[in-house]
Amino acid sequence: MIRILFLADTHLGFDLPFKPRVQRRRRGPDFFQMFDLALEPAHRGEVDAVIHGGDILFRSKVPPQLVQMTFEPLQKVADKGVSVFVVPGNHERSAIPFRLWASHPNIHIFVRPKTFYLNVRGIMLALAGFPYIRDNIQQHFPRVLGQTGWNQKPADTAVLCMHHIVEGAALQVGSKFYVFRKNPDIIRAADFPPGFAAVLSGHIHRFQVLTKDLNGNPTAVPIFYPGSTERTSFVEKDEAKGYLTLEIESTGSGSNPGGGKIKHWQFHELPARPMYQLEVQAANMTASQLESWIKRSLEHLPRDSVVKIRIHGKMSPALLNVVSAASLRSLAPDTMNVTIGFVNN
Ligand SMILES: [Mn+2]
Repeated sequence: MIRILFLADTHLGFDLPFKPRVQRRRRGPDFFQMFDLALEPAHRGEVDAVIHGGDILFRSKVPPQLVQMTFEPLQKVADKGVSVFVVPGNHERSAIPFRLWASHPNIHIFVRPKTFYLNVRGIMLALAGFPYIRDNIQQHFPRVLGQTGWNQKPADTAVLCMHHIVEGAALQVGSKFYVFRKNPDIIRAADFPPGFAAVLSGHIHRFQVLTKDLNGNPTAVPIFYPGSTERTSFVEKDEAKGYLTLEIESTGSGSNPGGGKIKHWQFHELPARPMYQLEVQAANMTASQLESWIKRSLEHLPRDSVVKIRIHGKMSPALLNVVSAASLRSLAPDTMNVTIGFVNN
């Protein structure tokens, strides 16, 4: 039995200015807190490997201090003897000094398509993976998969680690359910060969497990998305945030990969900040009416909420003044993050 902790899309560095001009609550520390919480099972010795499915960082150009802050939690896990595997996502590429990180004997990075082998209590796990590919993954996937060499050496079981959309994956935007279909950016479900116990992928921020293709037929391999560990946009306001643990059972006999299946998996929810989107028709309000509406509305929300107020209608200078950043800070509890969106109609 091999135990894996799989997390992705931590987006560290989000809202974390190192020289802030204004003192207010930032969301940056929340992202680091969720990262630390997600790694706790590894610190407790409950898993054999940690896999990060990409987008560790929130963008590709970041200060060295942030890279160091990001590395430390992974290093602590690796220092305890837990192997760490990282898929470079669309937000890293050149940002991370991968060679420096990979100099740690227990940290392994898929800087190019390749396969790492991990012997866990006598069971050989092949971890194949490749970094995010910008251009037409639909066309390139079969070749890139071959380049990993995933089936070149004997192993008892194998997983594929990546940072891409697979057809059939879905997002819920408002009341609408959006399903990813055929597109150059999307991997065809039929292109996954049997032989993997699981595909572990980052990129989609909504937790989901795909076991069926677009026609409703079972996929050769279950595809796991843990989703992001904190909410990065209001599209994610109703999504549970967390990470996955998976137990892989070897059923093979040490020949080419082909044995092994997921015996058990679990989604662990993290205490991500609650998010609310409020709507207000402000055109016929006075400044003081809008001010008290905002105050009253925020009073009813959890004090640590992340809030977006969408304002409909034409705004007079007096109304605009009420929703200035400084004014909002005086109206909202300082534990909240409040932003404004203007809806032109
Ligand atoms: Mn992401």
